[in-house]
Amino acid sequence: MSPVTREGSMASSRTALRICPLCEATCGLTLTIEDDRVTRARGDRDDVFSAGFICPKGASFGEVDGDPDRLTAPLVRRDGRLVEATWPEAWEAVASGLGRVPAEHGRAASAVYLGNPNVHTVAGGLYPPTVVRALGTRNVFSASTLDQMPKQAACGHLYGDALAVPVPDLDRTDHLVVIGGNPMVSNGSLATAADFPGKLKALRRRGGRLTVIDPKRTRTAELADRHLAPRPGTDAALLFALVHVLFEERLTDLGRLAEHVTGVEEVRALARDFTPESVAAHCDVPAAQIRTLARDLAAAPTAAVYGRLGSTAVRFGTVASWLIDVLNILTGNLDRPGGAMFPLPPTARAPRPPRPGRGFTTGRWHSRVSGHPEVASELPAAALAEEIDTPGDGRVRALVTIAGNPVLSAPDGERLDRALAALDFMVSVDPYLNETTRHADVVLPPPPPSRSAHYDFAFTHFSVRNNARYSPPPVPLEDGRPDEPEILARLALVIGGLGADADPALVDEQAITHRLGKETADPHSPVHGREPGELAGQLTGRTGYERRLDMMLRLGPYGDGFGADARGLTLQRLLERPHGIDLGPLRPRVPEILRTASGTIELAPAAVTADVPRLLESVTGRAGDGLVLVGRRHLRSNNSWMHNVPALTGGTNRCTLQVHPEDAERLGLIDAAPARIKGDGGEIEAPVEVTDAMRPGVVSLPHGWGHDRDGTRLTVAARTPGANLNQLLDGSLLDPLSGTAVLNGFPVQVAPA
Ligand SMILES: Nc1nc2c(c(=O)[nH]1)N[C@H]1C(S)=C(S)[C@@H](COP(=O)(O)OP(=O)(O)OC[C@H]3O[C@@H](n4cnc5c(=O)[nH]c(N)nc54)[C@H](O)[C@@H]3O)O[C@H]1N2
Ligand SMILES: Nc1nc2c(c(=O)[nH]1)N[C@H]1C(S)=C(S)[C@@H](COP(=O)(O)OP(=O)(O)OC[C@H]3O[C@@H](n4cnc5c(=O)[nH]c(N)nc54)[C@H](O)[C@@H]3O)O[C@H]1N2
Ligand code: SF4
Ligand SMILES: [Mo]
Repeated sequence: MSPVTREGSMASSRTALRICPLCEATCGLTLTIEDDRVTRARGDRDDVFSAGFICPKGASFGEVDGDPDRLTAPLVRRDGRLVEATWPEAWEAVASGLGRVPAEHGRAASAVYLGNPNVHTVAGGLYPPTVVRALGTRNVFSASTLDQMPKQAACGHLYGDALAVPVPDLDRTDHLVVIGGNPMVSNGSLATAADFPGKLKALRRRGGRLTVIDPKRTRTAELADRHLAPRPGTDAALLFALVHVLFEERLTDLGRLAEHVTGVEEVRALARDFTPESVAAHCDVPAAQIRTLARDLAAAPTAAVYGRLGSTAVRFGTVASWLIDVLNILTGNLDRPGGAMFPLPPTARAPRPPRPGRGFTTGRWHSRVSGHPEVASELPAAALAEEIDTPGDGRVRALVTIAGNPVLSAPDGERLDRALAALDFMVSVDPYLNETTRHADVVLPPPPPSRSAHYDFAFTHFSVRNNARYSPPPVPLEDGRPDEPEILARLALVIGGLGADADPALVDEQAITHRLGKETADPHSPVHGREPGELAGQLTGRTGYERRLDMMLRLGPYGDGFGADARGLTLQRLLERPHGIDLGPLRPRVPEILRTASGTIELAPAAVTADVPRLLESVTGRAGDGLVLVGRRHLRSNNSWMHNVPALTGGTNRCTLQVHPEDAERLGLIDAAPARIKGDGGEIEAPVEVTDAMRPGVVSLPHGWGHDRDGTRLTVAARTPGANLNQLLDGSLLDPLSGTAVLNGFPVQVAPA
């Protein structure tokens, strides 16, 4: 490059900070921006949380952001075809479509599906409840029932709050046990830590221990000093055996928590049946290894047991998630530094004096067709298709999807594909025309992340260090283009019948009035007794969502309480610190965090222990000897929507079936040759990848592939479509306590194609 061109491009080039929205690690990025285009992304070394860490996805932020297949204008269906339209035209189409369905079929006939990126956007953090309320439906589905709902249900029952999820205190623990998670690749999940790989290495360097429980020798397992490879789906039994050993060998010590925990004796009684010797064959883990792990956990100065997708999206997901916390509690590791702790996010309500709550109940309503209980106000994503395609009263006729691609991410995509095609009306808020949104009557595209503000409303709940960071939009919006907060606010207003011209600011002002009204009436609030209008007048922020963020921060645990603490957090303070504000290591929160009816940690919740007989039956019953399938993730991918960026495709990021050499030999499978995979829901083909990283009897396939449908605009992804693993499932296999689909450890048959 000649000096002249370099100078030329330098002239219009600038940098801006932006938190990365591409996974849960929430790294701070420094973006180079030339002519409103992001041309480079580096780790922000001054970021208080990520200190410069970046992964290949984050480094490709510019390519993800500038993907030419991203929609720049709304699409509206005319004469059966999706065509570009103006925003006013799109809103008219939404108003007439969504107005028509309740009028004809009632409010129960509408449904909403919320996908994963809602936890990665400001809009998704603030507006979906308003959209759901406007729809007035109980048909709420989300990616949670394909993911972490078992953990939320378990925590709901234990602590009385489904959002009270402890995270491993990564920086201080002496022994980390990872069950069914691969943070070396996923960069961590339900444990927000930038540079998870670095933190694992630091743990080893300070003499700490890493145990990994995973049927595959993953990259995380390779780093561990102990790897147990159980048969998939058997973790709950394995965990119960660990609990058994703690009781049998008198290794329990609840420490400070003892006075806050009830139900210990019930757990002791339940654990009696699960001796290491009785589960060893079922789990295929020697009893001696189980005993050693239990002793090590009890002996470690501090330890944290942490489970992720291989412990949740499984047959006994809620029971396994519960037992993970039971282990942390019985070893005295819950809520203490180095153990599993509860983060305190800056936008949470400022802590109040401890008091019993209402507790957590499920099944307040049920799904229409299969009668699945509601869990945390949601119905199973796996049941969405049947709610649409099964005739009868209350059948879903209209659907709103926000940031989701359930045709690829949920079981039996073919059925959902057909169901979506038969809806009366569907609107999708999504930047892509993909396998799901191609069925919409209106697609409303949000701007790319470079033109969106960022605050992690969700992930500050799971951060291993408390922090507050805010990125204003690095690049201004194009004229006439709404940001996603405006799209969702307007959507709520249009659904609510206020028409396409109603002012979206109404939604934010209503939220502010409501919250300030509640706070000023609460004797324990820092603003008790003050005038809501006076407080609203003090809010700063250029937009409705900024005013809401300002309000939440000021009412939060670190906030200025609208003047009560002059040095407290406000949006203004946060804006003055573009690399973020570190709020320190995690601190104990029991009993303040508890919301159970008893005001204690209810260690043996009846709703969870009710599933123990089924678990016992699975242990004593004959183990199936067929192959089972598990999922995996790739460093340069993210679920279904990052296969369209050339920088992130190719190489090892392919949809291959990983098979152990013994299985390959037995089944006549040849490396790189196609295999036919059959499950209860259908058949697919994928090339074989023989690897001894798999345990025999288990095969692995990534999800989010199958980009071979017509009518999408995913030019790059369509060239190497891969196969949709979820076609192997028929949607009937669920963890009954959480309604979460069993995506790991389900039976398949494999043969050469
Ligand atoms: N077999 C199997 N299935 C799985 C899994 C598995 O391990 N195995 N994993 C499950 C898990 S953990 C999850 S979280 C789900 C994910 O399930 P989904 O959330 O349904 O699927 P994603 O592939 O994440 O789709 C995200 C959608 O959001 C859109 N999008 C991207 N950015 C934005 C944005 O800023 N705004 C808006 N409005 N939209 C945006 C994308 O274009 C895409 O359409 O998949 C689940 N499915
Ligand atoms: N690079 C990248 N990062 C991501 C994503 C991505 O697609 N790509 N997706 C994001 C999302 S939405 C999520 S939810 C997280 C998920 O984050 P993780 O859960 O850390 O990621 P997975 O690779 O799904 O890890 C699940 C592990 O469970 C193992 N497993 C399967 N069945 C069982 C079982 O029965 N028992 C045990 N013990 N283990 C089992 C699998 O072999 C696998 O290694 O990652 C997030 N981060
Ligand atoms: S680890 Fe996650 S948040 Fe960090 S740069 Fe990579 S994709 Fe972005
Ligand atoms: Mo997820």
